[in-house]
Amino acid sequence: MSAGTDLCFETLVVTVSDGIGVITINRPESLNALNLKVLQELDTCLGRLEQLETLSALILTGQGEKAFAAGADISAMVSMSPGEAADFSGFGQAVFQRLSGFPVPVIAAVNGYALGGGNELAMACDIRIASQNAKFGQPEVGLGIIPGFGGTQWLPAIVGVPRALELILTGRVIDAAEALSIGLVHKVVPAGEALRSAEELARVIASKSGLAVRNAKKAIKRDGHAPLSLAGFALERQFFAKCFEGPDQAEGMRAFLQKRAPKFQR
Ligand code: CO8
Repeated sequence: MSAGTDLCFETLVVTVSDGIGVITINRPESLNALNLKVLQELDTCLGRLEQLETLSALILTGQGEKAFAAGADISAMVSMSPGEAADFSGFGQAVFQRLSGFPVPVIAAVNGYALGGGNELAMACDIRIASQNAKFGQPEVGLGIIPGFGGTQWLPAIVGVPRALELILTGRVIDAAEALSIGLVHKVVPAGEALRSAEELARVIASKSGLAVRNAKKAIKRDGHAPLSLAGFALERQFFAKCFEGPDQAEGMRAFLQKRAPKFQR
């Protein structure tokens, strides 16, 4: 299959060549922020690629040199009710779990900012390759919310509870070298080289037995999001929605959109 009409999307560019799929999030004007349309299209796209028996590996990246994805779309979240926030969070979690359980290895080529939902998206992939200019973080507490696409579950599983706590509770953004040192990414490559390096790795995987690779991933992920539990995701969703009950979420997100510092309640 090549990138035919069934792989045409508004917010994604999708190619499949020699058994390697590449999904590029294509909203560079908002640093590839994840709105509902992106998540819906990603879900549909994964559903179609799952059917492709000749697929050996999948790569996920962002359009442009600046961002992989700078998070969930803040302008789409600013006026959400707690119920809408819970639904959006639940849908994002489900799409990222689908990615985690995708039948072939998924490599994130992190070419710039991977913040909030962008970092969660990268963490749902199996392997992360970062360009030197990439930046990682869960800055949600500065917006009056908590991570809502699984970050409270993925991050401790990948870097350990103490480091995850420090990063999530401060919202600190780290560079690629630090991300490598704490095991958040597998490899750092020169700026502009993340996709090429991911393709090289995908070709190594594609040269192995496809059946063996698929079965190895199934054994590790148990067809899903192991070792994470669905109860943890549900808890995150619940606390994420709670943040939309108080004034800090609206203030934090308005402040970002108005390019000023937030004034949170004390
Ligand atoms: N959402 C919407 N728009 C965004 C986002 C975003 N996350 N990030 C950047 N943009 C837009 C900016 O508003 C700006 O638009 P405009 O040109 O119209 O003003 C454009 O992209 C370029 O951004 P900047 O001018 O800010 O570029 P800078 O180089 O000055 O800064 C940063 C780059 C540091 C990446 C900065 O844009 C930034 O801090 N972005 C927000 C990062 C962030 O806080 N991400 C977390 C979002 S919350 C989240 O992801 C929660 C996940 C769970 C959600 C659950 C759903 C309910």
